[in-house]
Amino acid sequence: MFKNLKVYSLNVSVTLALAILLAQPFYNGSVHAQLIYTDEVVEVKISKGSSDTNNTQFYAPPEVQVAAGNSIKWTNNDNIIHTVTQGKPSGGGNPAGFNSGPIQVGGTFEHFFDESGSVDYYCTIHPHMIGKVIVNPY
Ligand SMILES: [Cu+2]
Repeated sequence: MFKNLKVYSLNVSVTLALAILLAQPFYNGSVHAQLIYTDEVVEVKISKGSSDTNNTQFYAPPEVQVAAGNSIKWTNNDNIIHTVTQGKPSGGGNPAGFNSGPIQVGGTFEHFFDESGSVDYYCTIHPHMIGKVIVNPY
């Protein structure tokens, strides 16, 4: 009887050890993901009348700070379409960067920022509309 018990407990130990070994990478992965992905979404509004160069506000606020691992959501509060396009108007945009394409009236565009740094963006339809995102290390 003792002999059977010993074999049984050895099997349980081996099974547990294997389970811990196998689970380890997944465990590390989920901890990593928790550190990076948070729920914060910073809001930027596209002001009414933004197509007019004499408007007092375009992207509001024009500069925002976020910690890496957070998103920004732009909402088009104007009555015509706009874009949120990474880069500077003079540089013709950053083809590797984000680009909302046309954001419809009342529509939104969300972008996730995973690297720290300073990110310029503008509206390709109205290049006088410029904005900046400062992404701080998390
Ligand atoms: Cu625009």
